[in-house]
Amino acid sequence: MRKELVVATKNAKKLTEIRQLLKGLNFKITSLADYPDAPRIIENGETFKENAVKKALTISRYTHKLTLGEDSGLCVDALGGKPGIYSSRFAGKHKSDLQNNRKLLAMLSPFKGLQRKAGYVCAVALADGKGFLKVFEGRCSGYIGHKFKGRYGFGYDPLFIIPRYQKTFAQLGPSVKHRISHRFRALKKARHALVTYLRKNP
Ligand code: ITT
Repeated sequence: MRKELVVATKNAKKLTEIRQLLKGLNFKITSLADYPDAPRIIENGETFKENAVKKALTISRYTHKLTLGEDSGLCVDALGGKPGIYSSRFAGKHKSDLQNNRKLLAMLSPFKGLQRKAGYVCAVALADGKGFLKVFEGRCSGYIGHKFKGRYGFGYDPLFIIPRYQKTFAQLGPSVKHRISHRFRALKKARHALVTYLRKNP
C-alpha cells in the first residue's frame, strides 16, 4: 500500500500545483478536504517558514500521518514586502483573488517600471506523528504589471510578470510556471527529503 502524504491546505488550486509538482513520488496525496474535522490552523507566525511549520505540525498531530505544510505569498518591494504572509487575505478575510489583485493594483498605481519589483516566496514544512522534520524555502522574482493578463494559475498570477518572458504566470501556464516557480523550488528540496523518508519508513 502506498504511504499517505497529507497536504495541510484548503486551497484547491495550490493543492493541484503541489500534486503536479510531486508527480512520480510514491505517495497517496490527500488534503484537508479528506479531513473535514481537522483542527483549525492558527497562522500567527511571523514568517512563511513559521506558518508552514504550524500547518504541518497541527495536522500531523491530528492525523498521525506524514504531513506537508505550505505557506506562500507575494512580497512587493515598493510596499515594504507586503502583502507577504497576508497575501491570501490582503483585501480582507474571505475576499477573492480578484479583490486582492485590485487592491494591489490600486496601491501600486504611483509606481512605474523597476519600482514594481516583487517576489513570490514558498515555504514547505514536513512533519510526521512524531514531530517536526524539516522546512524548505523557494523564491521567484518578477514584477507587477498594470493589467490582468492570462487565464492560468491562481492568486496574483495574472499580474505577476516574469522578466525573461515579459509575460505573466497566468499567460505562461503550468509548463513554464512549474519549471521556475517559488513552489517548484521549495518542493524540489522537499522531494529529496520525501524520498529519504520513504526509504527509511517503507
Ligand atoms: P492554505 O492556508 O489553506 O494553504 P491559503 O490560500 O490561505 O490556503 P496561504 O496562507 O499560503 O494559503 O496564502 C497563499 C496566497 O499567496 C494565495 O492565496 C495567493 O494569494 C498567493 N500565492 C501564493 N502562491 C501563489 C502562486 O503560485 N500564484 C499566485 N498567487 C500565489
